[in-house]
Amino acid sequence: MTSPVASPSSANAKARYLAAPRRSDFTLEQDWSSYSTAEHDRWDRLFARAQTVLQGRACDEFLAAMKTLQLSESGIPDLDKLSARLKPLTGWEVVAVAELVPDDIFFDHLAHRRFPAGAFIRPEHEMDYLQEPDIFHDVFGHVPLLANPVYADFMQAYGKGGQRALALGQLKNLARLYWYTVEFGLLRSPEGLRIFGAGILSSATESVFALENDSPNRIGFELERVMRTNYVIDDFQQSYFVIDSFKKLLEDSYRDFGALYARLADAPDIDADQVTAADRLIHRGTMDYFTLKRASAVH
Ligand code: HBI
Ligand code: FE
Repeated sequence: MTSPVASPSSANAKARYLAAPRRSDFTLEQDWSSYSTAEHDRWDRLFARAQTVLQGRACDEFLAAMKTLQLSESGIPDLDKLSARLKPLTGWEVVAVAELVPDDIFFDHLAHRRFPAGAFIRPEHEMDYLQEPDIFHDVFGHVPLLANPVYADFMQAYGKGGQRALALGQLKNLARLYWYTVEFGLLRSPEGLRIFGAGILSSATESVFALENDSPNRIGFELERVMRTNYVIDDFQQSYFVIDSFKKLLEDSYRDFGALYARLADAPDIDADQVTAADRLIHRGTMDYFTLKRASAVH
């Protein structure tokens, strides 16, 4: 009797992709039929919680794209079907990877309008927070805005900029631009501040914190300032930057980065919790959340 194929438990969700054959560009088969019912159910619970929190908090472009791309509570998306809906809109497609890929591979995918999405879904005990991008962070957080033509252009420009930054050894500064926009960016709207960063969109708790908590700074986006600002990766952000529009973000990014990198080489970093005299300050944070956390962490 052949042993029944154990439905892949979520605990080894990532393991099965790490063990799967991969191509030279680090992509692999999503193997959509291999997801267990429990994993599809986990996507649905993550999706439902995020959708509830994001009404009135996510930017309109994101909410509209969710409908256009038919992303819903119907289990983990099949990336080939999702790409078939996305590609006609902006030329972007979503490809499956096992985990973070080397920077040069990542930038090459973006430069060719391919978004690499982690194929695994977080295990039950990491529902609220996980360090690295799983399929919920990547597909729910990053993919919808790729349906917006201006944002789609920005993401490809970032990929090309990343390839150049690697060649110039300037990745640190450029990664901050990605971090404070693509991952944790806020957008000014007639109704108030709205979220577009994937790291916030895919976190129900940070979606509220980023817009409504008094602790963090909220500062008008300025390219050079952002590229000097360091960040932490394991907690809420101490500062959020606010763009006026995707069009303005794209225009701001059409700069001579060579001259910019030269200026940045002499400019000291700015700590994540700092406000500078030149900042267009929207909200000066109290930093209470971070002070309390440090106080409780110190035993
Ligand atoms: N790989 N799959 C994946 N997803 C990312 O977001 C990613 C990556 N590799 C490198 C990377 N991000 C960042 O280091 C660059 O943005 C600098
Ligand atoms: Fe991300």
